[in-house]
Amino acid sequence: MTSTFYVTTPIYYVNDVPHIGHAYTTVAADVLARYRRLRGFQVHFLTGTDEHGQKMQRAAEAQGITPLEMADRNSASFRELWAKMDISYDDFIRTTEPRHEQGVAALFRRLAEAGDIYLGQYEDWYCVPDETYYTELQLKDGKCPMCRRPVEKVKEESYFFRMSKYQDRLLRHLQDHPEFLQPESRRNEIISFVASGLRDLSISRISFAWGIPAPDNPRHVIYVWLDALANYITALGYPDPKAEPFQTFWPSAVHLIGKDILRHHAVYWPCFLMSAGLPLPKAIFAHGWWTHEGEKMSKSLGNFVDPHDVIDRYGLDPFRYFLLREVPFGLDGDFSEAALRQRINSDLANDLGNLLSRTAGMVFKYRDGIVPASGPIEPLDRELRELAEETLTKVDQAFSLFAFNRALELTWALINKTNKYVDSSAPWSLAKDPAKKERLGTVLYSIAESLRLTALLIQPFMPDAANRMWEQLGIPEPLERLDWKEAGRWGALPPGTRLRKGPALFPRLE
Ligand code: ME8
Repeated sequence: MTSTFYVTTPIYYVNDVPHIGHAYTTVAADVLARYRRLRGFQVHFLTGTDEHGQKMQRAAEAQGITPLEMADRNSASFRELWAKMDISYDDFIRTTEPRHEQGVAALFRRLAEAGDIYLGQYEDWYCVPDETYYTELQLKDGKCPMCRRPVEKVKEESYFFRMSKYQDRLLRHLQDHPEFLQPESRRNEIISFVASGLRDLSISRISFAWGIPAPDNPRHVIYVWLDALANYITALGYPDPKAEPFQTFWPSAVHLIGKDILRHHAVYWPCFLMSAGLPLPKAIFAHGWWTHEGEKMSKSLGNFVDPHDVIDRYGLDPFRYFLLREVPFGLDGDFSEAALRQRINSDLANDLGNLLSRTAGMVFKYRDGIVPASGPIEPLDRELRELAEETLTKVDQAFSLFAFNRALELTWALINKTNKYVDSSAPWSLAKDPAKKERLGTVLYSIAESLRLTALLIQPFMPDAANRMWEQLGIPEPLERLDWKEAGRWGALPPGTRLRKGPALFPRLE
């Protein structure tokens, strides 16, 4: 039976165009999706846009257009960026689509049938930029504790969701399933939040109209976070109980999010699901935040990193690589051009690019471009092979821990070992001695084989570079369609493979 894997990104607000933060979560999800596909999983990768709510209504008013016009425009700009970034999503959901609106209304009904919705009066604070309710006590210096922007007093009739009812069940789930919420620090944060007591949650508003109407009482629009979170199941066909994608994929769901939206995903969402009688996602991973040259990115500073600009100047693969290599997933990090250039020149051009061109150069010079067969193995060769095999195993473990930077560190340890192997085995001296012909064959084969496995390992991160390596290595079947059981082992490169000359994998920056 094939294992399934369902990975999601947050659905992004359409009041503005995408920036590096959006690109980050989406690339991480893409890397997971690609890795699982490579390993033979049946994968479903969902992203999309979050288009309702007060913030969207106000942003559209400020731009003098309708919320839907704004959503159409900016949802398209997300899609354009994902195309440019080679994001391999299987589905893109917009919360203004009928399939979603119907699903949300059905979910709302389901919560009501469970006896978990009642009508009341909300009187407290609201942060419009975060679309989040806060109590007086939660505010910091009278401002939003999350984004530090001004909050507004809201006093209006509202439907409430009995979140308090699920407090104990949620706490138990968090305690019993360490993988449910990662990293550990975030899990602890949410455990203490839940343990301190959950209040019922306002789940509708009446003071604006841009949202999904509450069933049976269209004066109310459904709270935008209930609307948005539901995308993860409406996209799979909820509420149709027989929807095939829902049955197949929901049990394996992994939500990647930024730490800013932890509470919504780790508290509200599981409570809604429990009320609806649905299983909880398998894992939620909250990553850290990027700053730019040491500063928080904000509209007022106008210092958002524009992914288009970085890609146009440095290329897509280096950008994808940098995002996941520079900072451990889960921690905050800083984007700086100097750091990006450094990674390009040292890791990509020097370590990896040079290894490929050196190898190809030697195979052409000594064997007319044809990968020789390996002869008897010496300790030096065995060491390289063992490291390669160990790397495949350890990278797999790193992936199951969302440790992207670790997966890349391990891969680079193999690249560096291969570079050292070239130096120690000195093919150029072997080539001078006709008696060492077989030995030279073993060495060249080992280097080429190590590079082939390296191409597999980098494929999820840098699909284009991996394909170019693959082509230069002369392997006919496309990398994306290989069978891991066959290809993911040392020795799968057939001797006699004819390398192809190609341009430098990563040219050095001056
Ligand atoms: O919150 N560094 O949408 P959003 C890293 N619509 N990641 C960042 C970042 C930064 N500086 N800034 C943003 C929403 N992100 C809701 C989500 S989901 C049901 C609804 C990333 O457009 C990060 O993943 O504000 C964060 O969670 C997401 O963008 C927020 O995107």
